[in-house]
Amino acid sequence: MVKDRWRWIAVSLAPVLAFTSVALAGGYVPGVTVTATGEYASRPVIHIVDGSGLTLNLDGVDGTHTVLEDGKMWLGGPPAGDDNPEVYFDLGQIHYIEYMMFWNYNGPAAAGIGVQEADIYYSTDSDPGTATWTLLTDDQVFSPGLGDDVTPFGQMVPIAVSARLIKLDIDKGLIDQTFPGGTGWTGISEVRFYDPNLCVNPSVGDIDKSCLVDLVDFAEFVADWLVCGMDPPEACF
Ligand SMILES: [Ca+2]
Ligand SMILES: [Ca+2]
Ligand SMILES: [Ca+2]
Repeated sequence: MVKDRWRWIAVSLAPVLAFTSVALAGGYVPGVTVTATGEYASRPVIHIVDGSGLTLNLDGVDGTHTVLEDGKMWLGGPPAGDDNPEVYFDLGQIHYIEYMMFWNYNGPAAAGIGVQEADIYYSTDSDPGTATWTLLTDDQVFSPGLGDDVTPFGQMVPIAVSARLIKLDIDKGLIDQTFPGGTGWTGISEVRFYDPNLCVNPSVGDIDKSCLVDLVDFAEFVADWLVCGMDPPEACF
């Protein structure tokens, strides 16, 4: 009630307070979670969304990735290798994704183990197990990793849809490896999803983190004016 009254006052003051400031918008979606149909014990799929081994350029877009595999990359399988696994990304909420930045497998055998081709699906549902999927791109081709840790090699893959879930249905790895355990293998170093509307740097006054300091924030601020939680209450004033 009190907040509603302050919001009304704030809106009434709009002509006086009609100035705003905009913080930087656009960036990679944080907190993405991921699952896959299989993973090699020391190279679980979490390592393609946790920033492991990735060093972004100063512009925060492309970057390098280590050539270390254990604890830094995902390898499909096991026990036998798998060169057509599925990978499910959950963005936590619906985002408009302009593109996916993709760093292919980058170990010493990068040119053989990486993803060669995958179908990309998306969904606005929240559970990969029951989601209704829409095919976005059939047979997306991926560039091999470089097998070095000094050259940025992110591949910008167009997405341009609003989605919560993204699925990579990998058709095949770059080459069928004769790795211990048998058949083909494939893997990925890192993946990021770019939302051009994401508020990555809200300013201190942007209470609702909308990337815009406006009357909504002002109303929240004044509604808490002189609210004090100290104990004893007399210590407040
Ligand atoms: Ca990684
Ligand atoms: Ca296909
Ligand atoms: Ca705001």
